[in-house]
Amino acid sequence: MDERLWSAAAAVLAGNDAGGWTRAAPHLYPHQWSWDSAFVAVGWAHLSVPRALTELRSLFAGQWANGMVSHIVYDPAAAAESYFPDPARWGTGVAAAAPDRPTSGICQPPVHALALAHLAEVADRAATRPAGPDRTGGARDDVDRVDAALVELYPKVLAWHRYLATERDPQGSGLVSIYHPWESGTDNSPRFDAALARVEVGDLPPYRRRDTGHVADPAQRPSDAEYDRYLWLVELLRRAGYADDRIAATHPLVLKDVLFSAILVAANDALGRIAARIGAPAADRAVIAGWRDRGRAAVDACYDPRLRLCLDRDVRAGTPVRCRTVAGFAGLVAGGERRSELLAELASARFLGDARLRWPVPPSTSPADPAFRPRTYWRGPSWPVLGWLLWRSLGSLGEHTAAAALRAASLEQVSTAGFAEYVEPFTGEPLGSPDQSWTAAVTLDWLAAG
Ligand code: 9WN
Repeated sequence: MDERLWSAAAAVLAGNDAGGWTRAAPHLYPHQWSWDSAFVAVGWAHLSVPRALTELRSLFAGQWANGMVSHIVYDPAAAAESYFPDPARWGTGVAAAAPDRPTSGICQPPVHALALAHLAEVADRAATRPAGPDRTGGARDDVDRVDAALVELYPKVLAWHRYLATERDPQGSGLVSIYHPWESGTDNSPRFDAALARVEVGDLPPYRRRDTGHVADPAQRPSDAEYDRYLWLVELLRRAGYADDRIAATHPLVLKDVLFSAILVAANDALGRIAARIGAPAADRAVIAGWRDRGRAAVDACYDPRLRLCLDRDVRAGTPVRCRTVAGFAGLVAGGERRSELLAELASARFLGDARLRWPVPPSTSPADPAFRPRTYWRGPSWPVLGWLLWRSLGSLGEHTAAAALRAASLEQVSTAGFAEYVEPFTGEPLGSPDQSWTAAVTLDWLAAG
């Protein structure tokens, strides 16, 4: 165990701890982000199980009445000029389902059940490990705390998954529709280029970006043209009252997001285990298993044999989105039947086998893709948190050699580049925000797995 790296990662979480929830990053992201929080809880679990549970409880306190977990729960105490868009821009008061606390009006990938199941595993392991009487007692208390939290959070997570399986998939296709690149969590990935290019920006109220002031070089962030479209999509969602049926009928950007859908498959698998643990009704468990199996088959059907990747579907264009990004490994996350083809593609010179990579960790966009930009956000840099998701998926699939190699390379990367938000894949230069919470959190989990 690298004690120095452990302490440094723990210090990042402590530094970003806002008391019950964790800022995604100290300056750039001073609020609670949905999928960040779930990854952060995975890290907190190794420092304090109660603190990890509080993280998820506070996120779900901002859940919408329709089950949606919004992508940002705002801290009203944060300086108004620190982040844009602010709650006023979302104007979620137009939505009957919005909670009374300030949130955004969209969501992010549902990593939460994975985090909860992980917390239960961490607590169980600690309770069975031989240790001094005090620690054993504390660990048993943690198992009780986890079980109480699972009973409390299970209906909320179930409502969240139900929202995704119904409102975001009225066709029952097994694939989740997203309305905004921010919902994917991979904002300016080339996955969205064609769909965004078709968005005609209308009468957009003026705005001032805050994000570019927090990074060394604005070119690391999305472009102004992308931001205009992001804000215009927010405007249209607000005008539609955040009503899913209206949005599905009229919104210009609707994508079946293959990675989001695959994460939902893995999350339903985890939720099924949680349901069994707490003795949830058999009918619930059958529904959850149905969502999981339907989603897994649908992700498999997104596999493209020419690119050897799973592809999103652009609903408005009626076409698959043909680009080489890390989202293409969705089939590994969902645990479907394309495992050997996807593993071969992951190892190929288009991804981990590119000899120019400083470490064999997945770049967000393949260097072989024409849209690849090594310093720009989701268009090339590697994001440790996605490495963690793939690592976890490989472990679940029993691909232990590939998982061990990815863990070792990822730990070398964070030891050198620190807890950066993302990293230039060839040089290893840290980019984006320093001290990003989820990078520190997944580092703790990698170290704990050693
Ligand atoms: C918009 C917080 C979030 C992550 C996303 C990442 C970035 C926000 C932004 O930061 O997005 O949601 O302002 O760029 O793309 O995945 O959740 O870390």
